[in-house]
Amino acid sequence: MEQQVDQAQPEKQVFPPSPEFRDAAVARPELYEAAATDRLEFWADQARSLHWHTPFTQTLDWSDPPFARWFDDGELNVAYNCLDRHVEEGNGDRVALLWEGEPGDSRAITYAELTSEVKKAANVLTDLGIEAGDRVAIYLPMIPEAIVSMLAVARLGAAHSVVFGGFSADSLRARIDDAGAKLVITADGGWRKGKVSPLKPAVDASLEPRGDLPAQDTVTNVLVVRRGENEVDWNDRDVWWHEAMADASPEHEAQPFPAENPLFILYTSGTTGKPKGILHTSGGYLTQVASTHRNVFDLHPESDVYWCTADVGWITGHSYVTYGPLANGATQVIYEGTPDAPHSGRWWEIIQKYGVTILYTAPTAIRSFMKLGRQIPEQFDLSSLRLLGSVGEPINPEAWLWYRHVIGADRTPIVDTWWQTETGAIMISALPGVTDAKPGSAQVPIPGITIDVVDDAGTSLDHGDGLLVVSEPWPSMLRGIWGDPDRYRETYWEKFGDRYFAGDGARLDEDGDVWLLGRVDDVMNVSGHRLSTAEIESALVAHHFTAEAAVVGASDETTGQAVVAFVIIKQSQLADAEASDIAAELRSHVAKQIGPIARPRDIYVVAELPKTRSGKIMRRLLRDVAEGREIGDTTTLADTQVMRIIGDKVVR
Ligand code: 6R9
Repeated sequence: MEQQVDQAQPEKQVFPPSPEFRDAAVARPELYEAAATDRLEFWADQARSLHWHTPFTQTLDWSDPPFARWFDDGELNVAYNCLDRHVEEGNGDRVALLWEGEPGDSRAITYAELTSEVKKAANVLTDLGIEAGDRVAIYLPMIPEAIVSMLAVARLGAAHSVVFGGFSADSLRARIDDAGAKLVITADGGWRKGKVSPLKPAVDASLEPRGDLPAQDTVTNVLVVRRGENEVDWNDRDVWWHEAMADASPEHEAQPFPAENPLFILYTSGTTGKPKGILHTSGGYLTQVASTHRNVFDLHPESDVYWCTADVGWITGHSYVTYGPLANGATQVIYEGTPDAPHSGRWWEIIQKYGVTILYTAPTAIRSFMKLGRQIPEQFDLSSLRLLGSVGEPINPEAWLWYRHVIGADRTPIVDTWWQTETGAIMISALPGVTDAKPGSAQVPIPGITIDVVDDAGTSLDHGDGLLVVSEPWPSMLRGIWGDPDRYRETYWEKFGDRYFAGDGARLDEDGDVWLLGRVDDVMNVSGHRLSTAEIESALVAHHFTAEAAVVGASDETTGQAVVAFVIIKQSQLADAEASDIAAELRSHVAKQIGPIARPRDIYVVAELPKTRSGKIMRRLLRDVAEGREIGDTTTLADTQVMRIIGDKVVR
């Protein structure tokens, strides 16, 4: 359906579903009615589409808030639900993974094959001493073995902690220590931007003594997938994946585990320097990821080819690459590399090659394609696409319209899905075939989810700007922060008592649609990745040049926000610092400490930082500088001259 775009007010456009789409859609308006009539029964009903070894009789236990228990007396095996079940139902020959390596190699893996790989891997892990309740760190590129590893860990009732391959040895060490992982699964290296990027050296380094830390002492083995074929050092604790798998039996019976058995820990940035280990459990998580994956993406598993471009190192990869699609028996594309390798049409080429029907990606990617121009996607046949999704940050109406027009040929519905590592699954989104889409708005809570926009005092707003809260517990909610129940309570539940505070600002418009306004805390969103200002500040002050540092997220046309740092150099280091390229030195230091995604775009060397009388850094003023704006109100500054000094001393 061709729509006229109102250039002046693109967000005022409304795109109703086409009658054909509506007629064939998985989601029905009755879902909202069912959830409104009996919310818990609605979720119980969604849960019953999974296979339960022991059916549950209780839906929600909220007797000890904010610690929820869903389907508590039920037992299931998450991996069985993603694998064996489909084979037993006669779908073993359906392709589960259409994997595309960056250099152009590829593998198609059926459900029967994936099931047998996971059974073998479960036997390998058992031989390495992994049991229910243990934690396994996974540090892998986007190769099938990443998914096989996650499912093998889940099959045994152990919990995985996937660490994004772009994180440094230091970040990996902190995550291994916090979770007390027994095993690390890694690869020699993976392909990125046309060359092999090594991974194993970071694992080796993370286990050796580091700075003040002694040698890591919970990890007993490192299981190494061969992918990059780069040279690696070999230690006694190392085991080659292909050797262990060659000897492993393909027989393995999945045992039932309680619904609340931990499934994974995933670390995310918070407002302090220390990343939070977000804990998710089994039955409720799988229920909501499977249900949303079906309804929000209009999944027809027998005919669709689904592609979510996220890495399994992030929550989107957990919920909408591994667990949601596989629980639903979907066929999906997985791509190892970057969008521009070996050429900038790579994604569109993959869509054409596999006939992708559903594409789920991030606004930052869409904006960078917009910048390159429509002539690139126009060289490829994208006519198989029938649904587009967005996640990770607000999508501006211009990017939304470009996505629909250039990629979706003005036909495809777009779902803008709001959710978080903590929520585990999609919380706010249009339902394709049901909702009239509005560019730039995530729109409405999905059936069974209750959202409110409140003022600072917690009063619900009819419309206007406020803070986003979730007012009732939901199945895939985090069950806590690993090892830190107090921080869980303080971070999410203290502000509004019995309601979950998401940390996002939101606007409710006259139609009741939600518009996300970005984080209201010291968390930045760079290319859809969450980064903590405090974590980058502490990396900066760990460098011998730095006396003090302040970091802000400045708006950036492509990445949404960009990391901008203000640093004060120690007097004693001034001569050395000035003899080197300070900005380059500090940028690479941050990349080394945290990972390349945290590398500041700009570093400003300043003489002082603007602080309130109580010593709090006024980030608002720094953001003004970083975004090139007139500096705002400085009256609460302890030293009102500071901003002038900064303005004069900026070195970029
Ligand atoms: C899934 C994921 C969560 C934060 C969240 C919010 C932002 C995510 C969004 C969105 C506007 C959307 N966010 N989706 N903002 N519209 N559709 O991204 O999880 O990495 O934990 O980030 O991302 O600020 O609070 P996570």
